[in-house]
Amino acid sequence: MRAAYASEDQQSELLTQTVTTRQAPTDYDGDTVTDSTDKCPTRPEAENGFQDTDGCPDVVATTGAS
Ligand SMILES: [Ca+2]
Ligand SMILES: [Ca+2]
Repeated sequence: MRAAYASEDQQSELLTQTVTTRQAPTDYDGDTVTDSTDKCPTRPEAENGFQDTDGCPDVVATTGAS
């Protein structure tokens, strides 16, 4: 039953490879912008309708002028 043992080894390798691959898209600050595209990976995005996808908290200037 050498074939069975070989199959188990292959399954273990596949499991390891899968885990490694699934860890790729990490999001350190949890703002849903992954670290690979997050310009500020340690600071969460401030969702305020202004550059919400760059990963950096933004302050929208509110001048009050009309
Ligand atoms: Ca992030
Ligand atoms: Ca932003």
